[in-house]
Amino acid sequence: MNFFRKGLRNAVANTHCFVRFSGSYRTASAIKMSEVKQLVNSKIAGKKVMVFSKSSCPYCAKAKAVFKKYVGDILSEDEYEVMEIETNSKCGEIQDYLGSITGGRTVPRVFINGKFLGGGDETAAADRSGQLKSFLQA
Ligand SMILES: N[C@@H](CCC(=O)N[C@@H](CS)C(=O)NCC(=O)O)C(=O)O
Repeated sequence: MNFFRKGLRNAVANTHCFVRFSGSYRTASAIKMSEVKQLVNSKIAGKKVMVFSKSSCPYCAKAKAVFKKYVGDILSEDEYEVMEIETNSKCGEIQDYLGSITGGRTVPRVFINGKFLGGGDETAAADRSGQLKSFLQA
């Protein structure tokens, strides 16, 4: 009986975690994650080059230095975006989602033409090999 009461109390206490959304009940964290997915996916789809970065990260600086050489040349300003995620309240969720689609949650996460290229090291390596230039011109 006590066990039953405790279970009931917990169930009631937990209901605040559920909110009504589009006709079905989902947890607040599930909603937060779906917003994050939408945001990240639309950024990746909307830009030729999309970089998820943190402003204090040296690998991010490395990737950004590479793209800086091409902006205004073979890469227009409009086609390029850097999102400094550390100021976003959903920073952790953004990294979790990026981790789920790329296999790693470190920054930078660099996407070109909707495809994951890698981090700062891979971006610099692709630049050295000439591969990056051909991706940008594709
Ligand atoms: N080899 C990776 C290293 C990336 C890396 O270690 N990034 C650090 C920041 S400089 C990181 O994401 N740390 C975990 C975090 O900030 O959550 C690359 O070239 O991108």
